[in-house]
Amino acid sequence: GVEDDAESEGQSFVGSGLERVEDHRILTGEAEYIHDIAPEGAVHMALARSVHPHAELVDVDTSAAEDHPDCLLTLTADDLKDDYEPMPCGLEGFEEWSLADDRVRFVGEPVVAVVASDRYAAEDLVDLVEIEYEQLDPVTDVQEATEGDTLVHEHAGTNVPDSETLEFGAVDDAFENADNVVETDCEWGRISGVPLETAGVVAQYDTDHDSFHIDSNIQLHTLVDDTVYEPLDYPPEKVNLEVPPDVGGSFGTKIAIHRYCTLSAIASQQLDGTPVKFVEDRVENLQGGDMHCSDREYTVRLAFDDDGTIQGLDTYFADDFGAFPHYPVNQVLKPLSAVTNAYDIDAVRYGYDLVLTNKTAQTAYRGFGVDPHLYALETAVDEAARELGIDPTDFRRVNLIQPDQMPYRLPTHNIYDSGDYPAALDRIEELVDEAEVCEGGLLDPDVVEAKREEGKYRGVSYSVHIEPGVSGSDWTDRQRTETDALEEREREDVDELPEHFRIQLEGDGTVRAFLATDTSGQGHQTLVSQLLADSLGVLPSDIEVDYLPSVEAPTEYGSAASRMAVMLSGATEGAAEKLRENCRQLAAEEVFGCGVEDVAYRDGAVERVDGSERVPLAELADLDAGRNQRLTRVSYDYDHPATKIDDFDEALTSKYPVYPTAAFAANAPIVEVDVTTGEVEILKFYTLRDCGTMLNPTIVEGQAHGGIAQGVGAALMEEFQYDGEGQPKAITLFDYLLPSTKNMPDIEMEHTETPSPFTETGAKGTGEGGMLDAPASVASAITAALEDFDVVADQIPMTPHRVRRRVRDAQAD
Ligand code: MCN
Repeated sequence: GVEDDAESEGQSFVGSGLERVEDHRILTGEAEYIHDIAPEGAVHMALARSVHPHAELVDVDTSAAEDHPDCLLTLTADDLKDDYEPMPCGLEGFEEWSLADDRVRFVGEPVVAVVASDRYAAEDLVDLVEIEYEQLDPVTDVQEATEGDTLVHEHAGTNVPDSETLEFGAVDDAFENADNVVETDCEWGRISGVPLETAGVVAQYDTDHDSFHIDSNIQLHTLVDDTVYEPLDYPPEKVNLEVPPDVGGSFGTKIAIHRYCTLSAIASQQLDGTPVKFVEDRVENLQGGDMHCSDREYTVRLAFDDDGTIQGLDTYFADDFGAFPHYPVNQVLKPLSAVTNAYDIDAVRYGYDLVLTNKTAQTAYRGFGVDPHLYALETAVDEAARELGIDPTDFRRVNLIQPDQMPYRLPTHNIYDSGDYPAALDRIEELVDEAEVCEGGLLDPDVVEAKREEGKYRGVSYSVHIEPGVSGSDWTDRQRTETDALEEREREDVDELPEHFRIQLEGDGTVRAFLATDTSGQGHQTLVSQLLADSLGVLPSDIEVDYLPSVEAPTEYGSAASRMAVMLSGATEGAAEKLRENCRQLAAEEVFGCGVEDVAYRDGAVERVDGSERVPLAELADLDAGRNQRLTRVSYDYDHPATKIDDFDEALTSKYPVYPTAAFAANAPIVEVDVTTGEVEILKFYTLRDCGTMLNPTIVEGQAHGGIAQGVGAALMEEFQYDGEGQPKAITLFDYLLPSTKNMPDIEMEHTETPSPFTETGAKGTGEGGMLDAPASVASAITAALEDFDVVADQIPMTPHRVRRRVRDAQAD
């Protein structure tokens, strides 16, 4: 319209592959991470951690440490119990103090905190702490937990505090009437995100105001601040959490680092306000950082007809959660949002047992439990195709949801918004056919045959995977309330935490943006800069991005579940529109002395409609500063899109997760398995990805590369193994094998853009992609490669040892 032409003019940054504005400072060492926060006089905390997986604490003697001149403070659970509270827990009744109380339940559990003027001295003091243990039998796996007598938490009376079996549709009928049923067992090894930067905190108690300021790279600081102020036993306004401008990755793992925040804050309070710093070392991060994720044993049954149509899906898994059912535990339910993957299946049974053992507790990790589900489902799909003797790609194709079924409602209520899955599968097959099945290609039949002679078996698997994006806060509520109570809710009661965003115009023309979320490396500064540049008609370099501390921001959901492309863009656009409106009013009233309908916002200025006069933003800001400040603190709260979609009525009032966007990927990894050594090499990873409208194609591609790297790690090498005594075997990066450039396949990526009908920009969330789909795809390609041996990639990571064992067993049969 005449009034508001900002978006029709000038260059468009959204949709362009604008380089990330964050990268210059990261690459030149100017980024500011938690370790760069070093207030004067800061002292350092170190933790004495349990060396046993399960033991009574007979005596904790800190006297030798306290007698040492370097010691400033020691803390034990007894010190906490007088004035503080236990940490919140994902399930009622599993009280956990920040330091172990009476009993230790995993190797690495903090028992004593010591503080000294530097970390070296603090570490030495840890050695002076004497802990007397009476060892108990450890519970080291799901079988022992469910069949043995030892309890991880005696008062609970069980090692399985949460189990459910949910049914959607006529499952029994489907299984009775289908021509065939296959049953597949498979295992997903205990993995997690391993961010380059470990978790850390600098906490300071303010003696004058009886409050705390805590800098930490904690993820979702405005949402999970309760996990810090509750154990401190202070109200939210007294505990300010702030995240440094740069975080070296989180992938969900830094959501549950409240133990460190709480302990550092308590130490600072005990030391009359001296700032206390703690940053995990790598061993602490890997064994005791409360950051492991899914560790599952699956049984999947598929009912299908002779023509390949799947009639029913029945899945069960046991998830080894470690010592505490930590916040957040809902990863056992998230797979319901993509329970049938890209297949049209009406009848689903979904059962799980959440099992406690003496291992490090789980937290969230990219994919949040959907990744193992897709792997288990696709493994069963391969088995079913094999049972029928048909090509697995044809079997998959028969069952794909068709484009005319969009938006598609799953039996579990979640909705897939848009997409043409059969076209994606066709295209990825075409790409491989053209490039690789020809002469000289990786799948040239002559080459494949020659390689076989050398014991190297090549295989490829074509499949489509869904990535549910943008969860709502009802999902979060569920973590804190009785699940069943949610069934009673009406739509109006659903409190979808909006995304909050604030901007202000400064006198020099700078646009300052304040995000209420934190960021861990996804490029949100770039996203906001692109959006504001377009909608305000300025340059990305005119925009500064800051993050609001928890006491200034409303309770927010923040960056998780691939929300930001949708939520942050909605909030940014809303605030920009308000700012433009305010600019027009100001210019009309104070500069031109005309009606607001006679001015237009255009290209970073307000002008008279006839173009005769214009006033640029900087001048308006200057003018405004001395008056009523209409251009500062312009804020906007963007509602979750699900609240606007009628189709979601049922979904929103159901007790299962709602994700209004469904990005998807069609993958075709080509693998080569050396049956002599068991080594798997991914020769090439073809992938076609669709996350709706791409706001920044460069970032989208980077997200996919990172996700695929993590997926390759999960499929082939990463695992937190424990020995039979409950001792962790992967406590350094020599033992926990992250993929390096050597292990990364050559990735051939293509994009399509099917806009989401439910979001403002058409964008869908995509930050978990790759990790969600690569493990299943790679495993399926291994199964394809080993077809002659009848070997199935039924356990991941598919390490050389595991491949070798399966091939040898097959050869022996
Ligand atoms: N994007 C885009 N167009 C789209 C979708 C996304 O340009 N259609 C861009 C966004 O602008 C944003 C990035 O891609 O810069 C990711 O957006 P989105 O998919 O909305 O995900 P979030 O920003 O909410 O980030 C969370 C997501 C999750 S759930 C995990 S886990 C994860 C991930 O992001 N953790 C990460 N990627 C990560 N990347 C880094 N470097 N570090 C992490 O900890």
